[in-house]
Amino acid sequence: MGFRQDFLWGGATAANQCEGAYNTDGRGLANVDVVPIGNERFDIISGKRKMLDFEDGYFYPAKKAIDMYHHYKEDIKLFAEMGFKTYRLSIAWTRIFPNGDELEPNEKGLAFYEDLFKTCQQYGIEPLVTITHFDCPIHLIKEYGGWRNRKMIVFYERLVRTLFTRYKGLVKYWLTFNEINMILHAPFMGAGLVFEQGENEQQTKYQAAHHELVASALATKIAHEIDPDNMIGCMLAAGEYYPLTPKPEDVFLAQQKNHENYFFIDVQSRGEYPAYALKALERGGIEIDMTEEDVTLLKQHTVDFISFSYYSSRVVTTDESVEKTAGNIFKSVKNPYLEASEWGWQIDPLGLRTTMNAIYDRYQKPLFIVENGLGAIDMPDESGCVKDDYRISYLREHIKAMKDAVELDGIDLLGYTSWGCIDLVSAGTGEMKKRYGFIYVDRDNDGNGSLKRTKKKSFDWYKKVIASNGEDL
Ligand code: P53
Repeated sequence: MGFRQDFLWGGATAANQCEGAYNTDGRGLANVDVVPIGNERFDIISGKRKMLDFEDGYFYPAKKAIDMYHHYKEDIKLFAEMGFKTYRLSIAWTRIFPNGDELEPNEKGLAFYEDLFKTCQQYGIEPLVTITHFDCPIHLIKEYGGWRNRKMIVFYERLVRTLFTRYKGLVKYWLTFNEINMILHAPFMGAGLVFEQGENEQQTKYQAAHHELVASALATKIAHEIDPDNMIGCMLAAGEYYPLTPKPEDVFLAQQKNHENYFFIDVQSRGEYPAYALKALERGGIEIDMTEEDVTLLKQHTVDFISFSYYSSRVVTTDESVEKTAGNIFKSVKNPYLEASEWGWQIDPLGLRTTMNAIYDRYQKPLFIVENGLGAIDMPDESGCVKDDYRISYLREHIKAMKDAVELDGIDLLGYTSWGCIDLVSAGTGEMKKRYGFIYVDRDNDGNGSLKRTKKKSFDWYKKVIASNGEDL
């Protein structure tokens, strides 16, 4: 019983949050490079404040991040020491196509990931590759308006064809778009969208989402053609919505909010727009430009597995006077039964099991948990070690819940990669001090620090969890 023998234990990162080297070896500029730390960040990532270049007076953490571009051998070696079976990372689109619309890829970028994958292979680590993790070449935003433009599908197709061809035999597991539903909350990160004044934002977001959904189906088609062994997954920012009370209006609202997120995965996994979405779009006066070829493509090339991130459950009510949590891109009502992290993210291990059941009931395909973890402030002690018992406890409880989902509910789970297995830049806030890792990186919010890597207490704990295939928690 318990987890399958080939269960893929590991950790996850995203290119722009760890690589740095933003202009090295021909890399082009991307949206994620020009999002600074600070008060304006949220307006920028949500497309309300336009920033398409570096501006004076701001600090851009992604420029250097933890400089994994130059440390990946050392970092992967540490992952291997923990016993990782898989490592989830993302490709920086602009390393491969610096502007996005070139016809030929940048060899130096391709060579970088090839060597990274070979390093993984050396340790028996299976790469799990996110093709786009919130990144979009700046040139494609300036020239074409990002994913609002259908031409993006062509550029994305070129990218994926290049990747599937070059890395055939090295990479088997792929995710097309990170947290595809995040386009609703952070459309600049999710789709390179910056809104013009007076623009119908909903119309633009859903049209851009449609282009991504078609691009995702096309990628699935091409991946399977190039190598039938390829496994393609979609990726959802998950976390069930709970009604605050049993008032039928609250229950109904929770269901509506869940629909809002599941819409994307419904298309990627079932192959068509669900009835509730068609009706909601119609009511909202949103018209999607959808060709017959789109419809066929979506129908014929659905994903092989469902991956998702889970940090927290969410609560909704129609009562507007109740207290909201702080610091969430997904605004949530306070759940009186839960504690929250220092950033206001409510901690709900059982919610992971609930979420897994909801997703598995809905799609009946293997699941993969590709993000989960606790963002916290870590303080090294006199010996330089971070004793992160709070992180161990968060992860232990979540792993227990996922184990129950496997053992007691019968869910087919391929693997688990905790978020930010090595400390990296926060996507939401741009901070370094919001840390998730088993490995501490000496770098602060202002960019000071030696970049030295140090094992935290959780490092040995996770090693033991993996060695016992999740029995010894
Ligand atoms: P940070 C918000 C809510 C849920 C997931 O987030 C989110 C976000 C964005 O902040 O994104 C995922 O770094 C994302 C990662 C991100 C991670 O969650 O804000 O896929 O890139 O780092 C954690 O603490």
